[in-house]
Amino acid sequence: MRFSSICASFSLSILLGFASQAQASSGLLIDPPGFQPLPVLSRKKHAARDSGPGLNFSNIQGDILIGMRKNKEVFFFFGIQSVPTFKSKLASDIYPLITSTAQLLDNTTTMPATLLNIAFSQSGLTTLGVSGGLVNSSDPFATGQANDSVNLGDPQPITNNWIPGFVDTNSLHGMFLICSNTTENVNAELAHIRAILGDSIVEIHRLHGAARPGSEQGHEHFGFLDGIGQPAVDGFSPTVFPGQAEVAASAILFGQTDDSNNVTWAQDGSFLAFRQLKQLVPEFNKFLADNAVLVPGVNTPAEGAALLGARMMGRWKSGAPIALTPLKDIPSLGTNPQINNDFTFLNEVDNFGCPFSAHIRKTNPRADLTGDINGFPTHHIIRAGIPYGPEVTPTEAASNTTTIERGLAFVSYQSSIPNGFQFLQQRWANNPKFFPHPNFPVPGFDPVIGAFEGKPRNVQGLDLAHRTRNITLYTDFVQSRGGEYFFAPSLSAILTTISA
Ligand code: HEM
Ligand SMILES: *[C@@H]1O[C@H](CO)[C@@H](O)[C@H](O)[C@H]1NC(C)=O
Ligand SMILES: *[C@@H]1O[C@H](CO)[C@@H](O)[C@H](O)[C@H]1NC(C)=O
Ligand SMILES: *[C@@H]1O[C@H](CO)[C@@H](O)[C@H](O)[C@H]1NC(C)=O
Ligand SMILES: *[C@@H]1O[C@H](CO)[C@@H](O)[C@H](O)[C@H]1NC(C)=O
Ligand SMILES: *[C@@H]1O[C@H](CO)[C@@H](O)[C@H](O)[C@H]1NC(C)=O
Ligand SMILES: *[C@@H]1O[C@H](CO)[C@@H](O)[C@H](O)[C@H]1NC(C)=O
Ligand SMILES: *[C@@H]1O[C@H](CO)[C@@H](O)[C@H](O)[C@H]1NC(C)=O
Ligand SMILES: CC(=O)N[C@H]1CO[C@H](CO)[C@@H](O)[C@@H]1O
Repeated sequence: MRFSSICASFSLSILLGFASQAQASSGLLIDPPGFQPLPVLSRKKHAARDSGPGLNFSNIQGDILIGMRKNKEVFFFFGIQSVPTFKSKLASDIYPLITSTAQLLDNTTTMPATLLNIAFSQSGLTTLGVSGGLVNSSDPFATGQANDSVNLGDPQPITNNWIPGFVDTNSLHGMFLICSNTTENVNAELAHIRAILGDSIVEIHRLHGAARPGSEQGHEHFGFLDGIGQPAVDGFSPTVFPGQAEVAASAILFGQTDDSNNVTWAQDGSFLAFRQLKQLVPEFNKFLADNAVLVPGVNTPAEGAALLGARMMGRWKSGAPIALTPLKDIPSLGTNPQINNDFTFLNEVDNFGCPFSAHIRKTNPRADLTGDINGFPTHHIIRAGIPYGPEVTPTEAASNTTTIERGLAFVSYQSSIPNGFQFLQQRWANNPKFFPHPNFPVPGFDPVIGAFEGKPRNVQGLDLAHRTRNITLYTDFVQSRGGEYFFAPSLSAILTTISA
């Protein structure tokens, strides 16, 4: 009797748990705990914005502002073979399929089952005869990511590690981003688009991404919750959470009113930096185990390994910031958006809590720079990537060796590549002298993404007992397989300037 009633309430809670989880994940977007909520752009609201000042959400492609919330996504990279056919099919048949921000977040209609977005490289715009204006000829968008690979710290020559399609920057013209809740939907949409465009495009590379399964949803392959340190965008984000950076829309979108450029066709578009970043997960885990940060009386060897990982990242796997909980993970601090960005590093000058070298401190130094967290608003990006590749197999885990490629399909949106992605990678993550606090003038590389052309990297501050000691990383746990810089134009630009 007693047993069966426990059983009944147990299975009821399983049912309820399952129901609420299925609701969150059955749509196009996932909503892991800890992410800032997206706005509701009801029809009334965005209609008003369409005609007045403010952001035109019907014009802005849907992927740009929503962050790392995709369930399944395919990135399809193409070259254009026939310009006239491509332009005419783009205007007639592809344009109506492209998802705007308003369509995605309008609660008066059903969320579309599939999101389709498109972006073009400089060589794509040139091929299409869209000339001039966007950036000057020395901007990395104009020269292409292959030409920027030395600045990014990628091992040379890039032909050793890069996907061949990314090496030839002159042949890669564009990319489709297709997201849905199932791989079947994503593949069906891709087949549909390829049927429309036929021989006017040729496939150059394809990468399938997927949110990780079960409770790892929202976590990247090393195991850390990813996508919670995002800026609030003025005119879009409903709330600025404590400690969250607040940026003008012009930090992300091109050609807003506070920009000084005059390229009106490009207004409401955004530069997209794509990187296929391979992650060596078993090797990373072995490094953590071998160099566990042991605190006598406080942690076990396994917890010491987790502590080293947290010090490299600046957050525990749960998302909890080590600035708030330096020695023990407190998962509730990771999953609560009121708390998980509520820190500045203002008094963190001793490498005790968060080391200066930690990934989140390198890529968003908060109060380190000026004492003002909005001091460098243009160096903020919106990250919109997704993990790719399968889970680590038991054989890989047992042998401490990656045999199947997995990693992060990194996507960031910003109004300028040199102020956004390139700045973070080159000037901060790859720069051992950043951030130069008097007590720690050379904090070393970002241990997660810092790159030194494949050479060993020194990182300071990981060893809690000896906080000026350099630890040398002989393996890059994140390895570049290349990428490209793109521009994701507005809906109206796709229909007019690009298709004309
Ligand atoms: C495989 C490669 C990468 C991994 C595993 C990774 C992982 C993470 C994780 C776990 C976080 C903390 C969670 C969060 O704040 O959302 C984070 C934050 C962040 N990452 Fe990465 N990341 C990678 C590549 C990059 C790259 C290439 C950049 C830019 C150059 C970048 C920029 C950032 C930024 C700006 C933040 C937010 C920092 C903050 O606002 O506190 N990440 N990353
Ligand atoms: C995918 O989403 C659609 C709604 O767009 C829903 O009908 C379907 O059940 C979902 N499929 C899965 C496997 O979650
Ligand atoms: C907003 O964008 C839509 C879609 O491109 C366009 O039809 C409309 O004219 C735009 N509104 C304004 C005020 O620019
Ligand atoms: C849409 O969202 C708004 C604002 O949250 C809310 O007031 C409205 O009731 C919602 N409408 C529907 C149909 O869910
Ligand atoms: C071109 O753009 C880059 C990056 O935005 C900038 O640093 C540089 O000063 C510009 N060069 C010229 C000649 O305007
Ligand atoms: C943009 O146009 C205005 C008005 O024609 C002009 O004063 C300004 O110099 C232009 N800015 C640029 C960057 O070309
Ligand atoms: C994998 O690494 C762990 C931690 O260093 C070690 O204990 C184990 O023996 C390694 N396994 C193999 C097969 O090398
Ligand atoms: C630590 O590494 C940095 C960067 O490689 C180097 O400049 C510095 O001299 C090293 N510090 C020590 C104490 O070895
Ligand atoms: C704009 C530019 O500099 N493009 C060059 C990038 O690198 C390729 C290959 O080395 C050259 O062919 C391009 O001219």
